[in-house]
Amino acid sequence: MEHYYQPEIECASREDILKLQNERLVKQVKHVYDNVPYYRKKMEEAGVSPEDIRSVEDLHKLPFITKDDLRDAYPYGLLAVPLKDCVRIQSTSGTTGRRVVAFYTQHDIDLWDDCCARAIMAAGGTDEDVVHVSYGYGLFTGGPGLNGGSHKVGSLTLPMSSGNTDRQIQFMCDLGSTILCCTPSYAAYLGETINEKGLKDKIRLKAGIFGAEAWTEEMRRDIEKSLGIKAYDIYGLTEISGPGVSFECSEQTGMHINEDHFIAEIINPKTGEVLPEGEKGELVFTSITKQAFPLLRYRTRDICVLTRKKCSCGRTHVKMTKPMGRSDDMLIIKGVNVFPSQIETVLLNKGYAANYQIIVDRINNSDTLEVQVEMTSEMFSDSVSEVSRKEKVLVDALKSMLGIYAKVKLVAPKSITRSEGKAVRIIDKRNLYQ
Ligand code: DLL
Repeated sequence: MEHYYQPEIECASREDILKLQNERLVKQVKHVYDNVPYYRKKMEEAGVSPEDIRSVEDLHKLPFITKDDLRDAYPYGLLAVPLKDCVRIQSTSGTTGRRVVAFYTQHDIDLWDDCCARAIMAAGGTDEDVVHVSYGYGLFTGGPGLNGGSHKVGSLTLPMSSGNTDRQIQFMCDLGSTILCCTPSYAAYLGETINEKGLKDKIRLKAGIFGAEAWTEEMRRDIEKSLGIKAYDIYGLTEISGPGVSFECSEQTGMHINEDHFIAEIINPKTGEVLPEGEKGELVFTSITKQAFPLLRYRTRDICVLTRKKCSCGRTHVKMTKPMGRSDDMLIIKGVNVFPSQIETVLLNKGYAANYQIIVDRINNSDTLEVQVEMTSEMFSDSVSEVSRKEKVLVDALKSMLGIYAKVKLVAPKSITRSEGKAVRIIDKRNLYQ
């Protein structure tokens, strides 16, 4: 039986990891400086040369790179190898502005597959599993990433892609899928549909690897219950490779970052100052092994905390919490910072499923917040006054969580459009960023 778990790296001592990171960082900075004029200019402007970077301790001397830089340099401006050496392009799922494209050599694909293979192994995957990949294939990294990881593990891989829920469920039953990979919102929808069809006894799923969007612990419990599985989080972003930058292990208390490939920092998003371990801030990655599209100090805009507490799984790589929001998409409503995950926590705590929409508007120069949430099927026969009472309960709970008033509208079950990819939860009609 083939095993892809790499204990010599994943469980290496901090000293060994640092040694590896130092060597790789020095090499990577030189590679980038020599081959990417855009970077060379940025480094020169910041008054830093490759010789100034001798170890991870010098990382802070390098300038940050942001999505704006990626857009400026679109499409080939950050490429660090000749185009003929690239074998793949992937792209972010962003819907506004210019898309971000990332390039991969075969070496980059191999390393990315390694990272996803580690994630599958950490969720208990082996070559005896049937890995059902319902992330989208194509430009989005979800499908190709988990597909490649599953091949490395030697599992039987079902490249389902997203959509056609009936067919997903039929294949799941007929082929005995054991590990499901998709967004948490699609996992919740699959669970809901499987239970409605009375097919829970016919599925053999044991684990799920869910990521690409924010999801709460409450949602994890819901999915675990409805599908009868253990649900693992996986994180990543196209700019840095795709899924598998970090992943959960059996302890499920954060995601191990593949530190042999990516150096993580937490910074104060306002000042750019590097924060000590345990402090909440914006996650920044430096990719130290990629050839085609190596980013140094890329600002992810994801807010989280890093911890080096000993993990019971034996892995020593630093852990990140689930992203707690984004430094750029946090909603500011009536001057109050609102994270959509806070609203989701309230809804799930009150017994609703994660089928909701947040509508933000500005009327007569005043911000409004409305939360539309689907009633459960039991509630659908409630009287009008009972529905109003339940709405009031949610209004109060949201007020106490957020500190501001949110109008709540209970809507009919299944009336909010289901997502086969990332759910569209926020409709911000204010268009503040245009
Ligand atoms: O979402 C890569 C991915 C695919 C990750 C499949 C996991 C599974 P992008 O489309 O470039 O890449 O979006 C990256 O999505 O900066 C986060 O804000 C968010 N994100 C990704 N994973 C998680 C997660 C893929 N587990 C952006 N929890 C990132 C919360 C996540 N947010």
